[in-house]
Amino acid sequence: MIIMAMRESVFFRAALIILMIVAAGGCAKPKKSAETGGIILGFSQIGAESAWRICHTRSIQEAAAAAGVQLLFSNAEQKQENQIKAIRSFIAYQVDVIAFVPIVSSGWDNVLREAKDAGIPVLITDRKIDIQDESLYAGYIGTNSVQEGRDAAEFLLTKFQDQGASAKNPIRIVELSGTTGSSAADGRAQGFREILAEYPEFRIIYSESGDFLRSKGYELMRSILKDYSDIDVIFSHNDGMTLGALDAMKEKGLNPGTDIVIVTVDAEQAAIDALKRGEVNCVIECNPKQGPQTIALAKQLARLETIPRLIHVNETVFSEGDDLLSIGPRGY
Ligand code: GYE
Repeated sequence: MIIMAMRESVFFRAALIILMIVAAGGCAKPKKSAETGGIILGFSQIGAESAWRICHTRSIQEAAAAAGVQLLFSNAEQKQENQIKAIRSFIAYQVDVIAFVPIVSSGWDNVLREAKDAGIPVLITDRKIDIQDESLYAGYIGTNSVQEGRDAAEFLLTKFQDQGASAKNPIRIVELSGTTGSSAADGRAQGFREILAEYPEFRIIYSESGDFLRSKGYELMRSILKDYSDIDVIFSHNDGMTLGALDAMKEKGLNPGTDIVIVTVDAEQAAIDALKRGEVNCVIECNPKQGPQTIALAKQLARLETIPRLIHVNETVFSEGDDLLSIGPRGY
């Protein structure tokens, strides 16, 4: 579903007609934006699965409007095939630049080859891709998921080593992982395991995907609590799943943050609030406010400039030992 995020205008209506002709297989070839002035950016977003994603979308749309970039925005509703269709429609429409969040890391080679053959530069955002020919995209801007996983593990080392001899052994960890095959989930899992590999007392006893969804985090945790009674840590790949898991733990009479150590990723407001209530012990920030940098890179590509191959957005860690009152509003 292509949502035109352009100002109401004659151009908007004309572009809509052209897009419908193109989408219907017509051969309308609109004037390149270079002749009409503004840059046209085709953006394929994966959906609206979390507060983080909604903020990421808002950041892209607001930055495009502020920069005078005309945005063709597509919401793939969590389906890779919808992203591929959207990218193909951007190619047919002859946008100046294509940017997208790859919902999963693989399966992009053919459509990116088509974009390259059409002379349209591609910017990968938020999540990463695995691809044979690295020349098929111009660069990446987004989160460093491997480092987020490392940060989560480092917090646990500090948390449990502070307990000295009284620390349990083994320390039994349950992992709620994100969307299977996504770089966000794979990276967090990789970084987490990389650090803990040196400490055999930390043992991941169960891991399952909750697809970054609050509802699945709740269902997963309810089921896990039926099978496991001695869990020491929950490492959850995003706050949405964590919030669902907290609901399930409380239903069971548990005190999350006390009975079970909770480490979560994103740093949406609800997770920071849970940190302040002592229901979560560590929140790894994953920064969704990538719009201004993304749009600036898209404009450079539209001017046929070279951009950096890899840009990781700035991120931090919030934990129970911090001055929690100093944490400002998160905006998502
Ligand atoms: O952690 C999660 C969203 O791709 C880094 O996707 C993003 C992840 C984020 O659904 O909340």
